[in-house]
Order: sequence, then structure tokens, then C-alpha cells
Amino acid sequence: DDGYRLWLKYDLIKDVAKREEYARSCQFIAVSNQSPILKSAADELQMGLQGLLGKSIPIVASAGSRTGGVLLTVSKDASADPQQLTQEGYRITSRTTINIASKSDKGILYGVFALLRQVQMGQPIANLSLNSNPKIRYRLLNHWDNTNGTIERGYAGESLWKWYELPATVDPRYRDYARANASIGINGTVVNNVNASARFLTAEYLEKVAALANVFRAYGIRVYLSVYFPAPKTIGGLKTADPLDPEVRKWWADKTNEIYKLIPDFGGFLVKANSEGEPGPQDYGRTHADGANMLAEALTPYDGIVMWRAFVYKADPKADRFKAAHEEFTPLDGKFDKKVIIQVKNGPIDFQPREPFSPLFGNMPKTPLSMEFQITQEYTGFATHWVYEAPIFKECLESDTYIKGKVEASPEPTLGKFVVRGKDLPVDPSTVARVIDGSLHGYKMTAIAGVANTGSDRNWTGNPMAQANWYAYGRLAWDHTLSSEAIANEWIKMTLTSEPKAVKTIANLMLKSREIYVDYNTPIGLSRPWSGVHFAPEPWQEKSARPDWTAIYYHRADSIGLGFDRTATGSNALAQYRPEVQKQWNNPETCPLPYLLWFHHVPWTKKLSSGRTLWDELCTRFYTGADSVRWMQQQWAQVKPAIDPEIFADVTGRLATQHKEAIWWRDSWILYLQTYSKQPIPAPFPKPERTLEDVKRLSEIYKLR
Ligand code: BDP
Repeated sequence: DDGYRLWLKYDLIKDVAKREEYARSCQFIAVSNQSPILKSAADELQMGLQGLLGKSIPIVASAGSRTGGVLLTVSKDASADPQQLTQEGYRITSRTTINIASKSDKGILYGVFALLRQVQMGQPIANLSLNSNPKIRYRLLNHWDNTNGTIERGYAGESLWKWYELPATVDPRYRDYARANASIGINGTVVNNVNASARFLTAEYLEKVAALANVFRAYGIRVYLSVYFPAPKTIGGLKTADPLDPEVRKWWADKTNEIYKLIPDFGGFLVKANSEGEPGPQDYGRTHADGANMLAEALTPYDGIVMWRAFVYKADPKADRFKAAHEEFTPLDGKFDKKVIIQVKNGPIDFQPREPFSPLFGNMPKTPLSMEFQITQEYTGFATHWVYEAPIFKECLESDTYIKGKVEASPEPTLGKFVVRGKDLPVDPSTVARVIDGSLHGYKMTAIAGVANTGSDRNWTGNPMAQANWYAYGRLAWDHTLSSEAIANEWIKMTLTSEPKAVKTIANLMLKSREIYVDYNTPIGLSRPWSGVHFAPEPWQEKSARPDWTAIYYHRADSIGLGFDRTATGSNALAQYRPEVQKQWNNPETCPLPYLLWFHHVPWTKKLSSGRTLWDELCTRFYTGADSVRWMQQQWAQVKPAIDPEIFADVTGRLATQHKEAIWWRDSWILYLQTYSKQPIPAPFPKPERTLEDVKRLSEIYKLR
């Protein structure tokens, strides 16, 4: 198995009785019209059932009086819908026939994948009564892909998009990409890097983008573009890109018209502006709102949106980067056009293995905010470290912003669960998820984006286990209430094995993998110990083009202790959160350990809630984290009989590398921090077998050209 088929394997079900039981309910597929999306749905169902049941199943225009088949029924009539399906929702009911109903063709497609999922997982399909609506309207992948085929932060080969071959040559893989996304409910894709090239807005490239859109359309996926803000200058020949200049506005309006002529269902624009050197409206003394609203105006005649990113921070050595997005964006609340949504990264810094939720969530009630998660493993070990990301996403989504209603802090906060819902408390705490799904502030527009981990590698994601992160992102974008465990189980059964013991072992591995990574990489609230390509450990890094691009800026190690004081005695970033959130984090005695060094500068010898000193706790985490990778290897070895040999060997190799690198991380941090703490490594842990100079030399390798 080369992994190409992802979770859509459709291999023959081995249990003959079960196969026949399914086959009795799936004797035909009835679909009355053949719109492109309905055709995709019927074809997928036919292909999937053929593989799973080993039978060819006819597609017919009408069931007539026959029973025992699957009906695909689009019904636009809302009054006949007591159970309130939204536009893309679906309902599956089964008695004598299986009926997949929706108000839209897209809903049918999603319903088909849901039915296939039931069969793939060996679940019953008799007496089904399943209703499902997506909780978020725009569910996107963001590809950081460049014109030359490279992917910024991509670890699975080159870009999937072959720009030099398009539009005449259309790789069949584009369709498989669309199928995979549709199967998890993704309905939009931004095909190019946020550090955007103006080339994508030229007539030549728009034709290529249109060719992709033509393939994706049949799977309910709309195409979006990242735009280079000064494009009116670079390709339009104008003297300025000032968003208030009438000629600039006209250029964008004309460009947008040109795009919609080629791509009538174009989704809209994603913008990184005045961020990390990318130009933007502030270059002309204008605001983010001025820039975003100009693009919204250009989109007015169309059903397209502007996704404006809040990932901003100025190069100010005295500022705390943590506070930047909140400082720049909250004053603009309510000033954005109704076609604009502000795309916010889950944490205040930058996709670290663990971050507190961004303080923007909850604090812009008059402006729709969307979530940006990173699926690609830029900060979680590239393609060798096995990190199942659903717990990262869930931890943020379930965080309580305390914007509405007072909720008590748990006396003993546990990971990912921050509140105890007492009897007198509001039923729905104001979680980040409820900001994003619009239910908290009544946003008219809701969106979520995941920075894709796909590439041209045959198995799409490099590490076969990283397919689960693409899958989990899509499933959570559709329904953020699903548990990490439920999603892991689905993915394992559809992708790897249905052997019960192996499923359990792998799910356990997946669920522990993120915490293990954090332990050897950035425990107790450390962050950003990388330089350069974000691969090699470099906590000692003190020089860079910007002060906030060094490691020491983040961990602040000195002879007294470690960590970034963000309380009132420090940067006071905590003040950006509600008092209840501040209360959880602003006392170093009670701050949960996972967040401790995010908010406090803690003395090396300080006793923590674990009973250990800070230094001993750090050592314990680094050593047990690295040791746990050995445990992962042992667990993986046990599932060998249940796993395809090619995939088993591939993951075995990656785990060996992960183990080696985990020890490298451990040694780098410990040897470096020890120069400040001046403490011995506590028993029973052995001293690293190398010196600080050794690990520094190793990291230097990754800077060589
Ligand atoms: C950082 C990445 C950088 C991206 C940036 C962004 O290192 O490559 O361009 O995020 O999100 O994490 O704009």
C-alpha cells in the first residue's frame, strides 16, 4: 500500500455475511438528475460500494417501485424540513431504502461520503436516522505553494499544482485531491502562498487557476487566491497601491471582474499584509480595514469574500509580540465591510506545539473572526515526528474566553479542559469554538482554515501518519464537537486496520503523541527554540535579523530562572484576556504547568505544583518525553501483523529518526539551560553523552548552504 488512496481505500470487506448484508441495502443508486456534483456523488458511491462489496451497482434515474437501493434526493423545499437542514447539511434515513437527502447537491455529496464511512467502519446501515449540518460555513485549506513548485513549510514533496503544465494538462491527481477534501467536508481551497506572488493575478496564471477550479467544482470546492497587496503597481503599472486611491480601487474591481469571467464561483481573496515584510495598506498610512474594504468593494457584485489575516507583529525589541494582533485589530472592530472575515491563528505567537488561545477570540464581537490552524508540521517535527494534531485544535476550540457568563476555574485544571461546569453556570461557556461558529456573537459569516500538509509525495503527506491530521482538521471544521479519539478511530479503521486490538493501540499512540512531543520539545510553556528552517534545536540563538526572531527573546533564560513574564510586572499581555482567564494564568503558584513559562519568569529552584523544582521538572519532561518515543516504537512494533508492510516499515523508520531527534532536543535544551541553572541533572536520569559544543555543531549543519 503506497498510501495514495488515503482513507478512501474501499477495499473488499472480508466478512462475507456483513458484505452481503450491506449489498442487500445497496442494490442500486437512484439519482434523478446529473449535475456535476450529483454525478460525483453517484460515481463515488458506485466506486466505493463496488470495492467494499465486490459487486457492481447500477446507477438509475429513478427507483420506481423498487426497494433495497440508495436514493439521492435534493429537495429545495424548506417547509418540508422539520429537522432544519442547512444548505450543505444532509440527512440519511433507512428503512426499505436508504435515502440521502439535502437541500443542495453538495449536501448529497457529503451524505454519500458519510454513508461510505459507515460501511468502511463496519457500522450498521439499517434503520439509520442521521442528520448532519456543518457548524462552520467556509471550511478551507490554505496552500502555501509558490509559482516554482516549492511549498513554504511543506514536508511532502513539491506542490500538487503543476503551474507550467496547466491549463492544457490537467493531472488526474487534482480530482483525487478534490475527492479527499469533499469526503471530509472541505469546501474551499486557497491555492497559493500567503507570501503571495503577483503572478497569480496575471491573465496567464488566472487561466491555470481556472483549470483547477473546473476540476474542483464538481466536488463542491471553490478556489481562492492569496493576493500580493501591491499588485496594482507590480502588474498594473500604477504608481501606487494606496487602497483609497480611485485608480487602485478600479484596478481591483476590474481584476475581480476578469477573475469571475473565468471562474464564476471564485471564492475570494486571502491577504497577508503588513506582516513579516509583506507590503500592505499601512505603507500608505491606511488601516487594515481600508485595505480589506477595498477588496470587499471589488467583490460586491459577486458571492466572494475577503479573508484578511491578523498575523501581524512589528520589529520592536521592547514590544511583546504576543500582544501585537490584539493591539492592531481590536480598535478596528466594526470597521470592516460585511464581506470581510479576519483570519486569526489559534495562538498569539505562531503555531507553537502548545499556545494559549489568541486573545483576539471573543474581543471582536462586531467583526467575524475565523480560525487558522496549521496542519503542516512546521513546528511539530516536519515529516519524521508523529504528532496527531486533533488535540491541539480541540484544546484551542474548547478554551473558554469567558466573554459571556461567569464560569468557575477548575481547582485542578487538566489539559484541554479548562472549566468545570457547575450547576449554576451557563449551559454554554463562551468557548473559542462558539466564537468561530458564530453562535457567540451572531457572526453572519463563519470560516476556518488549515494550512495544508499535502504535497506531491505519493502518499500526499510524507509521513503516512500525518494523513490523520488532514482528516482530523476537515472533520473538526465540519463539527468541532467531535472528540479527538472518535476521529482517530475513524481514521485508523478507514486507513490502516480494523483489527480491534491494533485500532486501540494506534489510537492510544496518536492521542499521546502531541504531549510526548511537547515534553521533549517545548515543555511547561517554552516556545520557539528554533532558528532558520524551524528544524534544528537552537535555544541558544541570540542573533537574527529581528530581535523577535531569536530564541532567547522567547525563553528569557538567565541566572535566576526561565520564562516570559507576561503579568503586570512584565509585558502585561495577560491584560488582553478577561479577568477570569487572567485568574487562571496570572498566579505562578496556580498557573497550570503547561502554560507556566508562557506567563512567568520562574526561578530555577522554585518548587512547582508537581512537587519538583522548575529545573527538576524540566529535566523530567525532557527525559520522559524522549523515552516515550521508545515506548511509541514498542507500541508500533506490536501492531505489525495488522498493518500493510510498506506502511509499517515506513513508519518504523520515521520513529527511529524521531527517537534520535528527541534525544537531540533533550540534550540541546538541558545542556544549554544548565549553563544558567547551574544545577545537576536529577536522579535517575543519566547525563547527556555529549557536550553543548557537540549539539551546537549538529545544529550548525542545518545552516550550511
Ligand atoms: C510562519 C512561517 C512563515 C509564514 C508565516 C505566516 O514560518 O513561513 O509565512 O508563519 O503565517 O509560521 O504568514
